[in-house]
Amino acid sequence: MESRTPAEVIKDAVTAVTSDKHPDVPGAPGSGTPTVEEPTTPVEPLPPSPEQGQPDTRTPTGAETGTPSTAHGQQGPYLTTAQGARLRDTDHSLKAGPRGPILLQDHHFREKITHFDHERIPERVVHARGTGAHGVFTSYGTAANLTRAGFLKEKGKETEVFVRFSTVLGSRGSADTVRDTRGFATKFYTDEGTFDLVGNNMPVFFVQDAIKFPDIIHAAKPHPDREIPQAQSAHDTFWDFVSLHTEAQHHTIWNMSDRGIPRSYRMMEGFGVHTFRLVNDADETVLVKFHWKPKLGVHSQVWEETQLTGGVDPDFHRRDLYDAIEAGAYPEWELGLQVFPDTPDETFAGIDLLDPTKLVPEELAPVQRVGKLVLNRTPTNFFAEVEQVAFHLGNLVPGIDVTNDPLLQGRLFSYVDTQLTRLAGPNFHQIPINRPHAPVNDMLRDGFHQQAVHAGVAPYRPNSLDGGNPFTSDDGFVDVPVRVAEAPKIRANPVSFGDHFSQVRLFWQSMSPVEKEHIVRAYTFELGKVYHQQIRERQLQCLANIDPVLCEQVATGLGMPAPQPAGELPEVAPSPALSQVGEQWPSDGRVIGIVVDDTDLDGVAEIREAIADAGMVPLIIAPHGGKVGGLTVQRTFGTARSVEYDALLLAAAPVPAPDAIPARDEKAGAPRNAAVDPRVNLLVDECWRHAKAIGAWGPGAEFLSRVGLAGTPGVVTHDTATGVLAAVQQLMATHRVWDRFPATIG
Ligand code: HDD
Repeated sequence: MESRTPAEVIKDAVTAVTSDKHPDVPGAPGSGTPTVEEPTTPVEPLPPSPEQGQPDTRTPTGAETGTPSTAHGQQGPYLTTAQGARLRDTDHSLKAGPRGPILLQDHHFREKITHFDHERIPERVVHARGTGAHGVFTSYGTAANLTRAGFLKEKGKETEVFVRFSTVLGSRGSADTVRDTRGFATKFYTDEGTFDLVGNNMPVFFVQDAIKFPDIIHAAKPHPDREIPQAQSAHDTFWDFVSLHTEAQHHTIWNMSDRGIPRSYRMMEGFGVHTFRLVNDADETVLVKFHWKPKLGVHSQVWEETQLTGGVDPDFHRRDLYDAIEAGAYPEWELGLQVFPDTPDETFAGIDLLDPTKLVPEELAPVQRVGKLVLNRTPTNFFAEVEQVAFHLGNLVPGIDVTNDPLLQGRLFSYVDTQLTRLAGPNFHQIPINRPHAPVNDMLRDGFHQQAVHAGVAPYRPNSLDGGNPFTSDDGFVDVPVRVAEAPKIRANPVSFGDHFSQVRLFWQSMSPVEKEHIVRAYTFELGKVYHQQIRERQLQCLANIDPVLCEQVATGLGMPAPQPAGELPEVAPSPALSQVGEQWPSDGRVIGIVVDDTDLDGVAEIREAIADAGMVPLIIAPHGGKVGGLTVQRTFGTARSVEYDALLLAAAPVPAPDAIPARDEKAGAPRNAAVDPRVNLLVDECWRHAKAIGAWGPGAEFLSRVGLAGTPGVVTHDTATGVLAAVQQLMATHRVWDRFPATIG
């Protein structure tokens, strides 16, 4: 056998790898078929744009965390091992000959696969499905007399923030638009330390004591035997729990209301839920509840839409948030405070401020605006930022303190505890997204995944060896010395926590007729999915204790008798602020579909520009992809569904398409009107059912007549495209055309 030197063997192997001929595969290297060439010469990538830069690279000790990353992820143009050794090949494992087994010594293979095998971390036990964005909070300075927290006190002060929105029940891959509470968690990177406001889009919670949290979550999560249903409350265990544990009824009615199915994260209120205590420079205290007020108002999908969206676009809310930010339509909220005197009984207008199942109507304690949040940057890397962000209610800054709300007290334990498992050790505060933007000198040392190289020899106090460092400071965090009552140790609630129904009734009475109808339908749907009759009966009894009309309507839908209330129902003063209906809102970032066809249509280019100029998003919907009339098509009759649009404009009257496969679609259903394209008919139909504004001009108006919608509420026609847009925009200001469906409940 011819003997070759090791150098010759390496040369042959390298040639074999780099030529890699596959003559039979068209487009493969060596096949002769033209292909898009992979670049072979390393080129230093462009420097990263500012938004692609790593998040803050400071370690707690100020040590460098490495050279800046490139636009392509890490450093330099060459592929390396995790230790920085350059590699010749990452497509073939090291084998005993081309047909042989893989060798254990293939350190590159093992490193690559081992790392891959461990890419996933445990998802959050609740709020697993979420999305996040960076932004800036600007203080109005109006809270200066209430708190010493600099980020709220100083007028015009800007603080970087990261917000994570989430659903509660579903797992990480579940759909965005399910009926559920939404998380609204904000990390303020203040220069006095990080403050986390970990709230929801509903101001009340299912349970009053944190010790009940596992119970409500176990009841609401999928059944343990078959692990269904995913991300739903419409099942027996949820209704079993909430009908037995009646303090959950208030949060439950919020979930059954339109608040449970938001149109967009940009259109949700946020609530800190608990009462917090603020302390000012003069050591005076007040009790407060935090509110986020969205600039675009509070809006929801309709139920059928949420179900369609779950299939058509399960990432609907994530996409909506990122599209809006990338289009420059930055979502905005104002931070508001309801302020209450810090009295020893911790109540306001008879409402126990420590009971997280109670809200304080805004009519009794107006929300005072103290600053503005603008989300202006999407994450660079979803895992690094959205997945690894770790919130904690104990992340407090001087000037903000907690109260004895038993739910809040328990949460102070739970969040750090969960991160220890989820982020594998005690150093998760060193992960870039969790690093404070204030200097850190914490004397915490070692532990799994320690990133810092701490200098000094004396991480203890007092010391003389590190010059006595670090020192405590007089302007540090204040634990307000609230008097703790002389009381026996006891497992019990205050008596006021026993009222489980009066505020549920208040919420119901505050709804507009259409919102009440939606609530009736939601209860009827969810209880209709419950198998055990005794659970339905028990929940109907709860509804009777809320309101007889609500109870009767749901009972009728279920085909069951409506029970009588357990006692006299309380007189409650409705809180109009709880209703979503009735106000006018800006239409920034709203999406308008424009239906066109291949004919030469008047006004389309003009209206498209007018929509974009008004800060909204125009989407051209055409019979096919590519271009029509010089305009790029964004959606086709095959891909368009109502869920994506806030309003629909018709410039054309599309007729049934020829019998070509792409133009036929099962979703068009049975032919109803031979003179119109059934796919467009379906789209218009859906928009009508979903109470969306519809407008048309020219042949579009003719289409609406053919399908019998001309002249119905919220359907407008005009001679000109701009005239139609003006009328549609006016309709959109109230979000939906509710008078299309006259309400039957008063
Ligand atoms: Fe919680 C996550 C909001 C009660 C225990 N919670 C979590 C998140 C939000 C909330 C928004 C997601 C944070 C993120 O995006 O990473 N939770 C609330 C609100 C509550 C509430 C508004 C009541 C007012 N939570 C609550 C209780 C407990 C927990 C009573 C436990 C006793 N929550 C957790 C947790 C989670 C969490 C298990 C899961 C993942 C995480 O913390 O980081 O610790």
